[in-house]
Amino acid sequence: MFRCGKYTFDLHRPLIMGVVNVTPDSFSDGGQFFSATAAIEHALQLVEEGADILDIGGESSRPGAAPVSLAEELQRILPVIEGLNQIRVPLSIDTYKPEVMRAALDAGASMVNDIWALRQPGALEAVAERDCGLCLMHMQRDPQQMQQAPHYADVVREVHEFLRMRVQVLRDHGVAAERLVIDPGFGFGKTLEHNLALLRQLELFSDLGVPVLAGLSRKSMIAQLTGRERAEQRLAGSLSATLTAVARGAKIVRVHDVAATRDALAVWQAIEVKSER
Ligand code: YH5
Repeated sequence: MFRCGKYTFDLHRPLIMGVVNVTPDSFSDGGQFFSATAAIEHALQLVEEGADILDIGGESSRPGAAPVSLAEELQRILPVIEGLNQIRVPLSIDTYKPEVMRAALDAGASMVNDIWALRQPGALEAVAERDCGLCLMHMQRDPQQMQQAPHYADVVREVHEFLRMRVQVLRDHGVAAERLVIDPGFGFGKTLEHNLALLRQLELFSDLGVPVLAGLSRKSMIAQLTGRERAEQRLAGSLSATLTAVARGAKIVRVHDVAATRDALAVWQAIEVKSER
């Protein structure tokens, strides 16, 4: 069971979280207005394609990406959340800033997806007494430095232990297990070998008693394995990785290509029976 805000999912089939990036429109002077409009259009498209959750991000979490100011992040995401107030799926906000969490939840978001797993000062307090869903992700170091020689003695054990401790901290703050999701954080302070080890042994993470989310879509590990330079050429590789994650217990997949993922999961689900239809 996964609860976020007014939504409840029984997880009898894997859920698709569609990625909505709110990035400034460099082509026009319309600025905030046009980037919000484009993001809202994109979000509606993803719901039409079958997204179960939308993940809205105003700051790029890609390796080495420049941080965005609090004011800028709020200006990017709030018009998008407000513009989507009639949508029939939960909105997740991809942020690590407590002020953004509060403002997004007040504006109608139902979930917080935090690459820092609520380790930034004030983040736990911003969400503990709300009813939002929470995604706790593992990351080694920070987005600026994480891909500079990532190192682990035992990546699967260390990521598992980190997520176990974060779930415990949230439970100690009074957060119901039904609100939590864990994520090994593919590509966040990990080499290709680390990512492959985590995916290979993803099943081990299900013992923490909360759903596992996997974000593999278009990531550089897909590029490394296929030689596909451009992100839009990574669909087949992404589907393969995403389906593998689901076969190894992932209950939520974070993807850019919702329609294709929906089809791949429909075929997988039919083979697995699990009596849908
Ligand atoms: C995730 O895994 N990822 S943002 C680099 C790419 C392509 C895509 C080099 N937020 C996750 O999607 N939140 C991001 O090509 C996330 N889990 C959760 N929970 C990075 C991203 C990407 C990076």
